[in-house]
Amino acid sequence: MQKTGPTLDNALSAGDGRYAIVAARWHAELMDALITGASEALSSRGAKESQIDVLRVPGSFELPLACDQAAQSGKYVAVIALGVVIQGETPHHDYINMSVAQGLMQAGQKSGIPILFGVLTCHTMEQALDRAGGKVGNKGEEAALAAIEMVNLLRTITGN
Ligand code: DLZ
Repeated sequence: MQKTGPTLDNALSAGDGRYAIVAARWHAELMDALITGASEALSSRGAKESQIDVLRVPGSFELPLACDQAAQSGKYVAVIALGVVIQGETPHHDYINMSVAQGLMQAGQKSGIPILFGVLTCHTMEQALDRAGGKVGNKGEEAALAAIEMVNLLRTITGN
């Protein structure tokens, strides 16, 4: 399958604001790849190490609360939520995925700070590997690039 993802305007920079990467602990190796992808994307667009905070939560279900608090803290220009949810034998993953997607969207709307959805919702481990630096790209990197685009867009809209 061909790699897909956003093509960001090369002129866009991370600016001088701080970014929070909020990352779940489940599926540790995949998570490491997503965090690295996101951090490198921010660095490649000019963010210094001091502008990137990596905050860990136990599992993806805990992402919305942590992202909500990070967004409301006033410290960050964007919050990047990263997680990996892989389908199990029960519908557990469906409840996690729906809660996380809705919770992140609501937190973003409430705070006015971009909260990016970098959560893999996969049927198989193979699908997850493909999206964590494999043949379909790195969704952590994509979420970080989307964060930069949103930060620049909000600056344009608000004039700040
Ligand atoms: C319980 C659980 C399961 C079964 N699977 C995953 C998963 O694939 N990915 C993930 O990030 N978290 C998983 N969790 C943990 C939940 O997200 C949550 O941390 C616990 O239910 C405690 O609230």
